[in-house]
Amino acid sequence: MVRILGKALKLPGLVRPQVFDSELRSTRLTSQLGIALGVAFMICFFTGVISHLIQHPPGWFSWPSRPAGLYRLTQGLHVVTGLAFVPLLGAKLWSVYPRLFQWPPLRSIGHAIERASIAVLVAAALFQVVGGVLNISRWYGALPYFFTTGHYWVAWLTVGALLTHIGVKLPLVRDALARSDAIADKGGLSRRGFLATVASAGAVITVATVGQTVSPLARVSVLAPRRPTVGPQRLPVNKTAAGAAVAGQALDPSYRLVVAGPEREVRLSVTDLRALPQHTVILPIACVEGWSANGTWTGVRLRDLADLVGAHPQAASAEIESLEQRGRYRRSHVPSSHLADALTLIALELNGAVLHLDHGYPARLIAPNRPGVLQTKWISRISIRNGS
Ligand SMILES: Nc1nc2c(c(=O)[nH]1)N[C@H]1C(S)=C(S)[C@@H](COP(=O)(O)O)O[C@H]1N2
Ligand SMILES: [Mo]
Repeated sequence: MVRILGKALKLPGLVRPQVFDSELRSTRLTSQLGIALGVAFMICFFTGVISHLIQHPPGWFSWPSRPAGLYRLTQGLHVVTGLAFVPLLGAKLWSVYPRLFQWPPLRSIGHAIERASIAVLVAAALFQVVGGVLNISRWYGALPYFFTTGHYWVAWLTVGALLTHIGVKLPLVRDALARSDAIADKGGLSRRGFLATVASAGAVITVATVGQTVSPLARVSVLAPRRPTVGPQRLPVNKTAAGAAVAGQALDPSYRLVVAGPEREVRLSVTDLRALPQHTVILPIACVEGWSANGTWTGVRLRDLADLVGAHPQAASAEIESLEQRGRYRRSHVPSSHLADALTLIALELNGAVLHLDHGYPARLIAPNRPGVLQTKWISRISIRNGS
């Protein structure tokens, strides 16, 4: 039966397992790839959870405003380790796939559970990698689910299946790594050569994409979806004013920024904002999609506005609302740690000129150590209250 099926499907492995004759496949190789994958996964998982917590902070969580570039680093690592999965996962699946054809497929209940956990792990890991790559390529339409929600929950599924898998395989891995390199050199690619090839593939993918956040590498990063210096005022744009349908209101001379606080509410025109003390800071936009770029921003300190409306500049928080009517990123919360920071500005200028309409004219938030999604553009209202 198996043989007939094997022949019909042209899967020689079902008929003669020995056709998988690569000398390279060994428990040792699989273990080493597994360790590399495990390390990459853990970095990717923790940086991803951090990004999620910053965007949806539960009561117990607080994220500092310094170091100013920390989020840029954690999110850069998230995308770099996620992309490193592509060659690592490919190599690991290659190193074990003949076992898919082992017969009988299920030997015992324990074996069935182990197989099921591997099936979940492989499916979840592929789901994460494919979804992540589509997201950073800005091909949102290809994803049938809202990316961050799906990516977050499947990450927990992946970690669960991974821990089960590690638990089951640990003795095997220990054994394989303790034994000395037994495979004799029979010419062809050695195990070390294979690992070096996989590592080079990872390095090529990294170099080809990391330029979206490490600007000196932008020119060689041919696969990077963004170049950090390309865009109006030499900075990429995430959503344009046209896309957010705000151009009319943003350019209207009757525009007023409403700042509401515990003691009073003020309505500031662009001229009023410019008359307040101006400060200049260098801060990055660090998009969750992995690109990031520094800008030189000039504007009013948020904590000065808190002072203006009678809130405590060192112990107040703010709700920022955009002129944008729809869209997930039309509002954001600024916790007290960030509001008190002198680097947090309501920016009016970028790189030496009035803020471009697509960068949030007339006024946008720029704060240290914060994901791009929280750097609200085209601000219409700021509500400040004492407390966090
Ligand atoms: N109102 C509003 N603000 C927004 C967004 C948005 O869609 N609407 N996108 C955010 C995202 S995801 C990023 S990465 C930054 C990008 O800022 P930039 O376009 O000036 O580079 O703006 C943020 N501010
Ligand atoms: Mo973003």
